[in-house]
Amino acid sequence: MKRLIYTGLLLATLLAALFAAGCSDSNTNESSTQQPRAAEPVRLTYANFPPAFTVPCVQMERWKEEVQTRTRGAVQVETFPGGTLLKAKNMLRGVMEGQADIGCVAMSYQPGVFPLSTAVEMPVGFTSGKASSQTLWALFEKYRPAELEQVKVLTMFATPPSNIMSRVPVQTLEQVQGLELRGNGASGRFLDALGAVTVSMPMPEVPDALQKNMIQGLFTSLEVLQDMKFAEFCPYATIMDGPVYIFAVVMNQDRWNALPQEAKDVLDVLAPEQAAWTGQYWDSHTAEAVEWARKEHGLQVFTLSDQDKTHALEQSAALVQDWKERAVKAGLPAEAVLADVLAWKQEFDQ
Ligand code: DTR
Repeated sequence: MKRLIYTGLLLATLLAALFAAGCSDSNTNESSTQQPRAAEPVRLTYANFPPAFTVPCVQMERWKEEVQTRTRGAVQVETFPGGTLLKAKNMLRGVMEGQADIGCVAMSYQPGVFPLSTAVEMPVGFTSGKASSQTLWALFEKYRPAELEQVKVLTMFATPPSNIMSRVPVQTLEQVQGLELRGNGASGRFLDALGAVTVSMPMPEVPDALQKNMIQGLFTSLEVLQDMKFAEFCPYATIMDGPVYIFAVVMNQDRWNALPQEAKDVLDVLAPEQAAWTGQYWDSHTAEAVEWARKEHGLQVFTLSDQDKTHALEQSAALVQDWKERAVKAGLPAEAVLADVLAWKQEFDQ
């Protein structure tokens, strides 16, 4: 009987030992068949200044989705609209100092900083955001200007032409005289040349200025009638096909240098595509916004006569001369740059 118990115990011990060895083998097998651990994704912060529903932020979200899809998650982007990470005026400095990895720079908010890029803001008669955006990107690619050499430029884009939105009807150049309108950069100087009284401020400050009657309207692309709800204050619009506003999306150079090469390749391929996409989106969204404002707020749209449009270009010719002088002072081939802008406008504004 005792012998039987001993044999049973020995057998049980042997079985337990075999089972334990089998488990460790399967663990070994598991460990030898486990996929190598995927590298941690690169996480980038992207700062933007206007509210989330405006075009500069809509394009930011599109860029984020494209980057995360095309890098298969190797690059993750966290977006900060509405000035929650960096405000408009310290966007470029903030990215250079690493407060944000990426930032959307409204170049007209920093007068004198971008002598080459502002060639696209000249009153040359762009009729679309597609053409102005593709021209701006082509200009950057050709000249790689010193004004942007301290950052990595991820894309650039520009608005459709600036037009007047106002509390009062403006049907002629005569009615622009003395009108207090918000306008920045070259668009602001264009208004001044026409006799308006221009007030300059970043877009996020415009709603308050309109509500407090500090301005009688503004001069920019018309999609803000809907996106910034300016149709509630401005029942009139005047088509002038004025200058455009330009933007650059820039990345901290050290953060760019640290990216894996395959991620850099994805972002470089995306750059011109994002410029064209944003310009086209801006055009289509502006048309929708004008229709919405007509339907929901009874917007009345006037168009400046061809004679007045010609007068406006004559009265603003000094802007181009002023840009040329500043460009030459910055060591740029001013005439060649302007000739390029006009040629690309012709090519892209089909
Ligand atoms: N008005 C110019 C450019 C611009 C046009 N639409 C938007 C929307 C959000 C920010 C800027 C703009 C400007 O103030 O920069």
